[in-house]
Amino acid sequence: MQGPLLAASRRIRKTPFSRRVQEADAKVYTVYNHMLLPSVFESVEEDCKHLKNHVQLWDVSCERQVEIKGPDAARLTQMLTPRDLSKMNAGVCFYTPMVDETGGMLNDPVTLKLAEDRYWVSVADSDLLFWIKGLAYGLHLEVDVDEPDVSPLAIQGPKADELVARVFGESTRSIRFFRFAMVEFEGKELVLARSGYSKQGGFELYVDGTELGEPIWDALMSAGEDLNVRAGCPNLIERIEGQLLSYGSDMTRNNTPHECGLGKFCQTQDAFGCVGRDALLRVAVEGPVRQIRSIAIDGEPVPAIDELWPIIAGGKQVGTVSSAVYSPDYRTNVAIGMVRMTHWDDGTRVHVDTPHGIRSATVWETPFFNQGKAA
Ligand code: THG
Repeated sequence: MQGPLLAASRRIRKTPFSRRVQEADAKVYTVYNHMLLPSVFESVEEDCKHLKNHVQLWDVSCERQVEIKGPDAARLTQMLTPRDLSKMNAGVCFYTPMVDETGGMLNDPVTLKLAEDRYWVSVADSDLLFWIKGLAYGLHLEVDVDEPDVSPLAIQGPKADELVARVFGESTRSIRFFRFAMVEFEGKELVLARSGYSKQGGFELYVDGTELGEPIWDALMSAGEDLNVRAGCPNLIERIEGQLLSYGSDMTRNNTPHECGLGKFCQTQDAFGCVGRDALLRVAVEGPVRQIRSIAIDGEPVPAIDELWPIIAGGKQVGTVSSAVYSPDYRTNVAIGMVRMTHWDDGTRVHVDTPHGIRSATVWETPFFNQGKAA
């Protein structure tokens, strides 16, 4: 069945790499932060296999940066998140749940500290820029908040280290997980972080200036020819296996970070100034009554999911599945869902009401990736 096709317009922004991605024959796109995001090249399964064995360039320009700069930058950035930023050093990335005054999730960006008075918030799919500008204006903070012309290019897969070392130097090998260093390309200094939306390892290069997009793409592609480098994109199978969450799909403003399993990234007690601090201190006392889980759905490959599927047990709804796809490596449908505490223990058997009928399923606290049971 043919899904909706995307009508092009200026609202759906192109990226510095769009022409190269088109030449690489991107088959399917989605829209993320009002910008094109390629979502399938060959097939989800073929793309996944290649990602796990080689190295891919991902046009993730849609991970837009909100730059917060000025004397009040640290104060404003801490207002956004229950993660304690007080000991964060420049050169570090933090995965940061961001919440409103009720503790509801607004976004789950990676935050980079560039300098004492300068941060980049690398946002997921919600208009966080407006929330941050509103806070800055309403509180008369001494900051500039804007979206710079910066487009992340992810280099992901087991051969990413080799490829990046060839283009940006051997010293890049020593960049640690969620740290960044400055590298040079054609005389311009760029942020290169060891991070990315996969569990296969790799980097994200923050391409600072649209004009650099194609030269950098071409340099990486030609340096990696013998590494079997190719264009790719965040992979649905791989990210569900790793339980990497997608804002808007797996969580919304109706969820707290604790429900999302992001409690380990919250030090709410120490996050002085966080807008959601009071609300989250209250919910943290009782703990959540539903939480994100990995779910294995039995049977034939499930169809694409574009709405929540009820999780049923004992004739009652005990949760919802928000992401699901067949995994060749685990030989089952892998899924992410929100499950009530009565049924969230490891190995709990439930049913999922899919468009292809009711399926039996198993709830897992540990992501498939960490269970290491791949064939
Ligand atoms: N990279 C950058 N920006 C982003 C994303 C990214 N913005 C949008 C989106 N992705 C934000 N969501 C996530 C979700 C998960 C992770 C990063 C961003 C992630 N999580 C690791 C994990 O859960 O295993 C590690 C977290 C940690 O230990 O700190 O990487 O991908 N620039």
